[in-house]
Amino acid sequence: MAVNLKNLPDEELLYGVKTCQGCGVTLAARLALKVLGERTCLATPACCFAATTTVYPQSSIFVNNAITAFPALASTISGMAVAAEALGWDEDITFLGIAGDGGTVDIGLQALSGAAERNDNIIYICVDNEAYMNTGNQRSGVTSYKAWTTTTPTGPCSKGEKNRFKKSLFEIMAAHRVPYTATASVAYPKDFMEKVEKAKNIKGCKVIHVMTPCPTGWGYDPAVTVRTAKLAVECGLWYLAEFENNEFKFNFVPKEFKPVEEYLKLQRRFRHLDESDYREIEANRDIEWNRMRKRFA
Ligand SMILES: Cc1ncc(C[n+]2csc(CCOP(=O)(O)OP(=O)(O)O)c2C)c(N)n1
Ligand code: SF4
Repeated sequence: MAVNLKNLPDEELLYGVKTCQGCGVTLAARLALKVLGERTCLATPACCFAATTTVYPQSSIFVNNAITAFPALASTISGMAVAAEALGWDEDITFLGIAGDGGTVDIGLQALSGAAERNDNIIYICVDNEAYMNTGNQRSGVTSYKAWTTTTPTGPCSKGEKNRFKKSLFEIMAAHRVPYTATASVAYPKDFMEKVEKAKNIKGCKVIHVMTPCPTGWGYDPAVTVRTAKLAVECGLWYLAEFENNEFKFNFVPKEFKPVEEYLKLQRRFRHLDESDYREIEANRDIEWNRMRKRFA
């Protein structure tokens, strides 16, 4: 499924946003809407994306868009898709949900599990900035180990955070036997857009978990969002993979991982870490990759 980047429409379906400069979430949403086009019905729960694009009476989104209660995104788009089918609407309409990581892996997981189990015909994109950013950076189930957040301040609390691994939305969705789920990154736009296009052409519940760095919450120069996202993959702290036809596959595996401090030192949320923290994070990374290699290869 190749996306021809030269053939993407010039027209933007997302512009005039009020996000911070360099926001990875907006970049992911913009790329997804470019691929899906105007025959898309979008819904968004409370999150940075909703707050910065859709505050009545203004909207930066040029497709239909509904704002939902925080835990209710998946059930809302499921309802839209089922209603459209009952009304006999054209089959080429895509029912798309875009939500933050807090709204997906924590508070919205129950509704998403239901949609996945029913295999409703939706695309759900989780834009992962590794915290509840819209309310000022609280830890979520996918916040990186040892990252500073307002609920895991620096010192023993942040360093002592018990769960060392990001909750794997990808594998949770695969366990539901959805027809398609993937991880992605805004640093690999072609890979991400191909995954969105693939999801568009598959019937059933499709879930994409995309890493979307946040300069404000992570504390780095907004000019280096893409570089930051790329370093996460190159250091082995994020990965690109797909689950399709009941099979896992990696889309990209670095020949050798870069030292994690190349990624961590760019960001203020990790500035309390020292050499021993870097080595511990690397050891956790290796445990996780060994586990995934056995499962995905
Ligand atoms: C039931 C409920 N609890 C809390 C809130 C307040 N709230 C609004 S947005 C938000 C954070 C959203 O975080 P996330 O889903 O990670 O998206 P992000 O803002 O990081 O993009 C919270 C806690 C709410 N709107 N509804
Ligand atoms: S706080 Fe982060 S995720 Fe929210 S709009 Fe700003 S850059 Fe984007």
